[in-house]
Amino acid sequence: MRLDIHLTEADLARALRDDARAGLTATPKTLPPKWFYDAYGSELFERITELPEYYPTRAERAALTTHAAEIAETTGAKSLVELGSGSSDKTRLLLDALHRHGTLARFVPLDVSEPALRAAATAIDADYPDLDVHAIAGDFTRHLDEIPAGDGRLVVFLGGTIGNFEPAERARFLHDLRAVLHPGEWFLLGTDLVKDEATLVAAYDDSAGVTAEFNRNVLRVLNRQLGADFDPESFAHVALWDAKEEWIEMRLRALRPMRVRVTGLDLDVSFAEGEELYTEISAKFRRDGIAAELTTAGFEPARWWTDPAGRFGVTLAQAS
Ligand code: AVJ
Repeated sequence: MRLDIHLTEADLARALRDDARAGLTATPKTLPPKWFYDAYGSELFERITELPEYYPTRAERAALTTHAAEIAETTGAKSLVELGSGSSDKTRLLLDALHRHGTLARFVPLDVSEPALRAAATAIDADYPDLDVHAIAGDFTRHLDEIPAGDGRLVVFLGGTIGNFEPAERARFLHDLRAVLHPGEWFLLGTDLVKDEATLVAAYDDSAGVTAEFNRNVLRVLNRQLGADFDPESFAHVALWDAKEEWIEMRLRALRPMRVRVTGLDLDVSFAEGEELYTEISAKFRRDGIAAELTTAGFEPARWWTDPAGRFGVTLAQAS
């Protein structure tokens, strides 16, 4: 197994500082969702995926379980590249299918979290002895160039993570990904789909409060990493559906006026009572919109699947 590190602790620390300074001095205040995922945040996200209200993970797994063999046959991929691989849990469905198909030689997981990446890559390396595992600690908005060269690559971006981008960032990401692929190579994209508001809001505001804890965790990350003194319990979890943008928004609402010291940035931040800090968007998609965005970026959508209930979509596209 090989592990290339393109993001060191120092790079991550600098990026967090830059994001926190920019976001906490903006109006409205914002923090990017990638800072949820320290060890505790990653564990909370794994718990979210098991909540009764959080259907996307189960729905995507259902679609992949049913169609993995067809994905293997259609692509005949030699390399499987996974962006934002996390635990690489659902990826095993694809690894198994491609392995059975007989074409797969290499697995390339790419993730910002080096501990999660190391754990997932080590486990897969042990479970698939004849697979060449080449892990990349990197950011999929900056390090697509580091994907090993070759042909017969299938890049997968699962879980609906593409929904964390705003539309302009999404277009840039798809364009950048297309630029590193050769014509004929493949892209498998998982997207959560637009559905009734009650189902969507419940998925981001569960009754056990795990998502609220996940949302407040970004404040704990700032407390630890930047010496801030946020009181996470003084912020309420907010999840709302923006019907015009067709995305879920998560925010943290200050329950009282607060002044927060961020020692590591030499910054004082004031919150008015009721002021909201924007922490995540999770865009929901429609089949036609996904196909149009992929086409604009230089991909040809080839296949489309959903889970039986039609809650989550998986698109297989080919670089044209
Ligand atoms: C990991 C980005 C796909 O947007 O549904 C889950 C993150 N946020 N609950 C999502 C998340 C709140 C998740 N993604």
